[in-house]
Amino acid sequence: MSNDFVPDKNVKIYDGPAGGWGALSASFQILNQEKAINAIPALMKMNQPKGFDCPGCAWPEPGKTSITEFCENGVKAIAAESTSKRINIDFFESHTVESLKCWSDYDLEQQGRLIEPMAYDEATDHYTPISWDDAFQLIGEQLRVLEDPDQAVFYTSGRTSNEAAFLWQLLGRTLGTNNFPDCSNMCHESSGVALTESIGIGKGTVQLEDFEEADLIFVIGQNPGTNHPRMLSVLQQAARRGCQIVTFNPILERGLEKFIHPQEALQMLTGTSSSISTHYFQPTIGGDLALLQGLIKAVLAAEETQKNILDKEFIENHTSGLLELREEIGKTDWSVIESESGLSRTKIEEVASLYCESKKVIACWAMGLTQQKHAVSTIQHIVNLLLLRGNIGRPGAGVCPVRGHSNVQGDRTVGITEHPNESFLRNLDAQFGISSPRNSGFNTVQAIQAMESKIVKVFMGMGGNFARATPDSSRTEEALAKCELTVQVTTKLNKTHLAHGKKALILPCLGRSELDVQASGEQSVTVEDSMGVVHSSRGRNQPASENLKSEVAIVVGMARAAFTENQKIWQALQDDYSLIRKKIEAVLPELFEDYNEKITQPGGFQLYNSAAARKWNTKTGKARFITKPLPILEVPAGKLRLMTIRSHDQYNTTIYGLNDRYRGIFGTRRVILMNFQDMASLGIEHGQKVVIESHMEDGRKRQVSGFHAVRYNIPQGCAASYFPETNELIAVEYTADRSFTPISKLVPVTVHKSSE
Ligand SMILES: Nc1nc2c(c(=O)[nH]1)N[C@H]1C(S)=C(S)[C@@H](COP(=O)(O)OP(=O)(O)OC[C@H]3O[C@@H](n4cnc5c(=O)[nH]c(N)nc54)[C@H](O)[C@@H]3O)O[C@H]1N2
Ligand SMILES: Nc1nc2c(c(=O)[nH]1)N[C@H]1C(S)=C(S)[C@@H](COP(=O)(O)OP(=O)(O)OC[C@H]3O[C@@H](n4cnc5c(=O)[nH]c(N)nc54)[C@H](O)[C@@H]3O)O[C@H]1N2
Ligand SMILES: [Mo]
Repeated sequence: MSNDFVPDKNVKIYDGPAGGWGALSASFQILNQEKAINAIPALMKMNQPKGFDCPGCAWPEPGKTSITEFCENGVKAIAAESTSKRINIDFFESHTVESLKCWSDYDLEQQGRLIEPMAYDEATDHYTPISWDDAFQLIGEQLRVLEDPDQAVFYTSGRTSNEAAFLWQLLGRTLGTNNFPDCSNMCHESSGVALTESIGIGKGTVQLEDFEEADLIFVIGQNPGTNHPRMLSVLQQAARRGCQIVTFNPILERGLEKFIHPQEALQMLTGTSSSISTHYFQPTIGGDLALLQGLIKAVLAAEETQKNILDKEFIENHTSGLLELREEIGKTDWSVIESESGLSRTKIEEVASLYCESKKVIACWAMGLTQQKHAVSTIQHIVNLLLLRGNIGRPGAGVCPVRGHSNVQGDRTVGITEHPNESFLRNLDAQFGISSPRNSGFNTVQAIQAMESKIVKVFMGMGGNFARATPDSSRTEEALAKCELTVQVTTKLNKTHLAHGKKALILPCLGRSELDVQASGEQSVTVEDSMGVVHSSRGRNQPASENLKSEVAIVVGMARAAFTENQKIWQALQDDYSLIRKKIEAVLPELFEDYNEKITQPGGFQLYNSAAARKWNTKTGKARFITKPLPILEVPAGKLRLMTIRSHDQYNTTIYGLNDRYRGIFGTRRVILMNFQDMASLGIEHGQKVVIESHMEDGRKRQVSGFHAVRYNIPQGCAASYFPETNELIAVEYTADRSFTPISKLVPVTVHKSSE
């Protein structure tokens, strides 16, 4: 990547809509770049009843699918998987691991698909080919010699299917550990913790159909134009029929302003875009808890005068804790709400009136809320706000945490969790004749700390890019390097594979778009979308290499090498995935009754959601108003609040390209978006080269250099930069209260002119 930065070339104001011809042309560009000839027939099968699920985001497919049901970023995901580029042995022969460590995420991604298992050779510092059998034996031996099963961790990234994830947790629990750190620890964990306490289930309560009825939709801390582009067409439909769309985001995300649906011919031809947000507010980073408390305060005040605002019957029959909420909110002054949220009382009251006038309200949110210190409480205040007017558990209304990875929610449902519940373990033990451990396992942050202190000796990764997705990049890489063995099941090469243990394996697997044939024939897998709909997914493309194995087959290979018991059962599960689904049904009968039959229905089936049915599995047996005093976020003078966000050309740590079209950034990722007044007071010019330094409690020096400052419409005191380049700045210990999610959206930093 060139280090030259020319403001006029690298930054251009983008004032077009999201979607439109730009999206179409970017889609063709990526297909061309990847020479992904397989991708076009694959796209026709994507998100279709007999096709495969988009490996991009978890936004659901509509019941009535159109001929094409994909977006620009879905095309990028599928082009990346169906690329014709391959990593051959000569690649590893010509590069030592040490030399690859200085390659960028983008350059590694550009090498294409991995096509055979590789083992690290300490003597030469090269990865060299290994047979599948030898790889499995190595894993089996290493797992068997552990003094304690808790010396192993099993990481999962949310692309993994229900079938593979279920076997993955079975492998870990048969060994005897609950160490299942998961990408959701860094993602929607705060939503899970908050919702479980408040409404008795850690998932959203709405369906796609509810968006057709709502008259107000909140979009808070989310950038769907890039990360859930298919959500924009749903918002567009809602806006067209007069639904209010209220957005809270520190920056003006183009997709939340204007959109042209690339699959609507008339809009494309006439260039008529639709407005998405009817109201757009730019709070300060981390200001959402204050603004939600402000909204609640204004709604309670309206009730005082108008008496018909609250849904009294619902509150009486279905909720607990309103008195405490009223008391707590009464103590918070408007002046504090204003200074903490960065929004005026007038604006907050304006939204509160809209809310009071609306009969059916949905609240959507994503990482802008979950990756904050007070994320759990903030999300509980969304619930509080909705409960006041009975907006949970009825058509057109509810909570909608918009999930990230395409099966991150399903992985959790089938047992990927460090805190499994007793009934799950009891059923699992009965089905497989094992004794699962009952202690809690390590989450992602604890897993890093445990590797660092050599408590954990084996890291097993089912997908993902652990070293880049987690905070404190250098420290995490060092922690991984302390392991005796690191194993990565993956489709492509990434930096985590270079942060290897003493022994290390890279095991290449089939992607979701590829044919999976086992002893009983072609297999399907299943996934659960963000709204709890489970459906099947069957790849059609020829695999990138004959030597790939499915994730299921890889887990079975490991299990058969590690354990003497249940050999036949493991093999049978690999031979026919419907048997895995039968086992899932037996372990979770209340959710998966008739699993194999139900997934034959086009569109799949809806999992039971207690809160949507107004059954509250909480401590009080009711939906709970939960509050706490408004914390004052102290960011010392001179320090900025840095949010680490995604560009339009990346999928988490997978970097497809160097542009962020909708934000007007081109050809580089090493930028920091800043407010002009902050730039002026720091004497930093637009385009100036800068060093970003963070300030964490442990006092350790953390900085990243070679960045350029870009003048941007962002509130004073706030700044934005891309993840994963800035993960170096975030201490492993800097986590959200109670969910332990790294606080990736409010990193206190100082920005200095670079001396280079
Ligand atoms: N193409 C593509 N699709 C993806 C992904 C991807 O990387 N690329 N990633 C997937 C995954 S795993 C996930 S979790 C989702 C992520 O989807 P998003 O949550 O949309 O992703 P982020 O880029 O982290 O964006 C967070 C948004 O929150 C805003 N924000 C930051 N701080 C605050 C705050 O304090 N308050 C408010 N109100 N807003 C704030 C930012 O300006 C930004 O618009 O997308 C999924 N889909
Ligand atoms: N600073 C900061 N850090 C963050 C975030 C942030 O907003 N800011 N967001 C966080 C969030 S929301 C998340 S979800 C995590 C993401 O954390 P991860 O899930 O660990 O990371 P990904 O980048 O999604 O993983 C990409 C890798 O998955 C592998 N892969 C792709 N497809 C497949 C497949 O089909 N099978 C297998 N086995 N492997 C596959 C490839 O090797 C690819 O390199 O990052 C978190 N980290
Ligand atoms: Mo995520």
